[in-house]
Amino acid sequence: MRELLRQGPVHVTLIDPDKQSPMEGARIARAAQEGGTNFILIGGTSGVDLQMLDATIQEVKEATSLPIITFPTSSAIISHHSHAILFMSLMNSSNVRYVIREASLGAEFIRDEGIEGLSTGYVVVEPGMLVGEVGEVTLIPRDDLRTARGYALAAEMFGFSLFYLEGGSGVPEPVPTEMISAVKDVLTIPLVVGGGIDTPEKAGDAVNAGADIIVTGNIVERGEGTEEAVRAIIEEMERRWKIR
Ligand code: 1GP
Repeated sequence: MRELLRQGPVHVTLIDPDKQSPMEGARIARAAQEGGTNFILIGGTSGVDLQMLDATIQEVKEATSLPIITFPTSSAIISHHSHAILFMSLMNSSNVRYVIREASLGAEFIRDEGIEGLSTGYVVVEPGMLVGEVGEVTLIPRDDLRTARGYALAAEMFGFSLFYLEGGSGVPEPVPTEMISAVKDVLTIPLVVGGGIDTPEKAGDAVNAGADIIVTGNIVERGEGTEEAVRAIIEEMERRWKIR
């Protein structure tokens, strides 16, 4: 990933195992690869069990040559089939379970299975959607740049390797570009932005503001046209990266 980030922005396709069959997930992943996506992220906020996760990872592995990262929901659902895992702290949760406890419960398994853990400081911004609710998040207000910057800096100082600004899946408007810029200003680690990025313009604006890695989920769940949708987003990300 570090190598890719030297060359340009990175696009990640999120597949929620709860939303389609493993076969369909694999079809989506293949189309996203054709469209140019760099990584497949597999996980969902609720309703995912280990069997479902394992099956989707295995099908996606068969169908693509992309690295597969899992987006964990709990320490009980960690698949040894994935290449890496977002080993994360939901920094602005009010429940210590999501801040650090789940990570502590999963740490030994991840180490013993030799899964690469990408340590990630993850924060959810208003309105937060389902992840805000399930994660018992004290949401960052959309205009509170200072709080967002504080979390970013804390993530950096804790030694996390990624900082992730999440607007919530399906949110009508992604994290504001002003917040992306403010956060980028204090970071040296890569900045991940996701939630509601469903057009090339929104992806381009996020990259222009400072996002290094864009995660899109909903656009690939629409059935047809995945390859074209992903390609259009990546082209715009690259164009805006060059002029930022
Ligand atoms: C990943 O929650 C996002 O950060 C995915 O959001 O489904 O709205 O693309 P979308």
